[in-house]
Amino acid sequence: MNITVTNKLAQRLMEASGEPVSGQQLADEFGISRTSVWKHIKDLQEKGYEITSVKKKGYVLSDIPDSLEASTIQPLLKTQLLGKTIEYIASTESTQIIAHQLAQTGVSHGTAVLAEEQTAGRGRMARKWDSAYGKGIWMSIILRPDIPVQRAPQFTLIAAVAVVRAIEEVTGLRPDIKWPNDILVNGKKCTGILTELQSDADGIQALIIGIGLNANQEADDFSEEVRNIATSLKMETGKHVSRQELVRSILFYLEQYTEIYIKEGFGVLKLMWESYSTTIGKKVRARMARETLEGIAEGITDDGVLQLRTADGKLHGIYSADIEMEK
Ligand code: BT5
Repeated sequence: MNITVTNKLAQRLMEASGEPVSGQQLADEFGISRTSVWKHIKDLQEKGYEITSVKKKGYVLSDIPDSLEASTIQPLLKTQLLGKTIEYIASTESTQIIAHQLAQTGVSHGTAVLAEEQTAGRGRMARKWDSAYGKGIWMSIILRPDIPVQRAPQFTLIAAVAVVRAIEEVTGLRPDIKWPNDILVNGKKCTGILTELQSDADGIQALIIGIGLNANQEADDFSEEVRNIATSLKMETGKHVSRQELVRSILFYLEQYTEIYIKEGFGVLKLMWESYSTTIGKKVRARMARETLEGIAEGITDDGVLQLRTADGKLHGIYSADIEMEK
């Protein structure tokens, strides 16, 4: 989606950091009339932007709405590519579906799809993902790394580290990662990651990284099925958290780590992942489609495969499973 003049205006006022910008200056910069500037300002005010008009000085932006629209995310975004195009939809079945469609139309690396609500948010194996309106981050990022298909699962791990770093930075909490895709705070799930891909004979065409992060829910906002296992950052910190800051921070770290990965490979990122993991070194039960194995989770391979040693001494490579850990 192209950023409209209204969004660009919001961006300009955000970048002014509370300093007034005159109507004439805005009119000149955007090549529009002052009346037109005023109309765009009114539009923004209706959307929840707090803009006051200071006599003889200009417009001052003092607050922005708690929304995930491009205009609220992009002005302070510190990335080169990720999130430079944001497709925002207030309500959608699943941002994964939109991202898959967009990826097929050839959109660029780093395009992000964001929604306030998903009516059919999904986890792995078609499980449901609770996505209450305005309370979380429901985001799918399209990446186009030049890597072989079997390396795709590494991106689930890389994305997990990026999300953990962002949560640490914005809230000060210290989350853990449960292999492969759960981020826990105090033992409860606050984020899930779903990596899907489009590939052909030439390899990966697009990775679609779905991130579902519970930001500002109260217990009542979760469905009964997940209420006991889920948590939100607000429930853990007691404070409303900025979804906009979190999105910017996730995109920033994901971009940094993708660069490290392309230049140096998975090694350093694997170490980072291990440092946040609660799974490694623990006795775990791995439930898979056909069997359940119990043993010690010894580590992950360079391809992100979990190494599980069972009591008979055999080492098993687990590609995908649900993990239960002993407390
Ligand atoms: C995941 O699957 O954890 C991946 C979730 C990915 C969601 C994002 S949101 C943006 C994008 N668009 C989508 O449609 N999806 C992605 P899995 O490991 O299969 O875990 C699913 C399980 O987590 C469910 O069966 C529930 O038990 C639990 N669950 C559902 N909603 C939850 C929530 N909001 N918070 C915590 N746990 C939840």
